[in-house]
Amino acid sequence: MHSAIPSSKMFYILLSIVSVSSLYFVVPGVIVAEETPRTFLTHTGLVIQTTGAVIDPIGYDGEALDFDPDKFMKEFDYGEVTVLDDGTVLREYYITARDDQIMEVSPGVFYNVWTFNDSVPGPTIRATEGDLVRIHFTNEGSKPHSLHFHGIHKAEMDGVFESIGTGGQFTYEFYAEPVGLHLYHCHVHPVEEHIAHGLYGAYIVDPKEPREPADEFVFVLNGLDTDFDGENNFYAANTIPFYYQHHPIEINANQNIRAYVVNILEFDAVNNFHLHGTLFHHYPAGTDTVPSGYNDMLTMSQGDRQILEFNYKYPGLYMFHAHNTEFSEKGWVSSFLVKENTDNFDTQVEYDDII
Ligand SMILES: [Cu+2]
Repeated sequence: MHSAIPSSKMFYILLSIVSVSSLYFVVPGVIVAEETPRTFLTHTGLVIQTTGAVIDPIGYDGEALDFDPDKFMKEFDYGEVTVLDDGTVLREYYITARDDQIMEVSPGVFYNVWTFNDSVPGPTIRATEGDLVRIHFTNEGSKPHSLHFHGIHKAEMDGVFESIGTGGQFTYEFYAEPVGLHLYHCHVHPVEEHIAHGLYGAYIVDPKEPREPADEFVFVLNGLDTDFDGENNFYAANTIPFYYQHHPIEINANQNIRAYVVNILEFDAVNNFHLHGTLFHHYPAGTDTVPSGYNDMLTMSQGDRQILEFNYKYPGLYMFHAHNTEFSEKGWVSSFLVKENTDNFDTQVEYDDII
């Protein structure tokens, strides 16, 4: 049945629509849900204002950091090398802690990051088994911090009971052992807060006889509690949510890939890693030469790390991500773009040949 609207009634309907719509331009407050800045006192004591759902740096004049996940994942700090009289290789590193910077971790979302060398994660420290590692640590932050390295070392080099105050310095020294993938982080209480804000990094000890050639990457699995409620709002591999989904990592088919994966996620008991399109051999903490399994899934608690070795048989775009759906949908989702292997044939390795 046809129901015609009288033209006079239609006129009033249109007039109403135009009138209400114009309110958006005349009185935008009618439409915008919230525009009044509100003040938050974070659990670190930092005063931050917000106009709505995201924390933004209104009135905050700290330094804004840029972070490049593409650069980070392939950047290793081998230190300054000196060979001592007894033949020992001394590697000296310089790490400075700060806690006053901000980073735009997602479009429009700014977060007060605490940094080692202006980066979250901090630099990936790399040495060879038996090297003497000397780390010159400086705290330029407003709070006490420290460096706690995983691995074998003396108690006084553990970085737990001795906090380094503002402006303080400390030199950590130990031999690089054992072979493997380890980590370091600030160990000042509340440790949860110091880790959640970004004071951590990966630490690789290479065997004296190098591992097989491979295209290598570092993935530090972390999260961001941007509203300070003790739960993560974002998850990521290397800090920036969704980064490697929007910037797929290019690798070659039939080439050995080695991923150093460290889980430092705060607030959630476990994290995981799922690889599409192929399976990996994995080495817990990288301390053994024999892989513990051949899988496409790993579950890791905080502080766990794994070295993964894999290759792709077929070119194409493949995801890797947390199989925990909440984590992947909040940013911990990445991808490899596998290309036909037209070069690098010298580094082609079949797994049966290397294990
Ligand atoms: Cu700290």
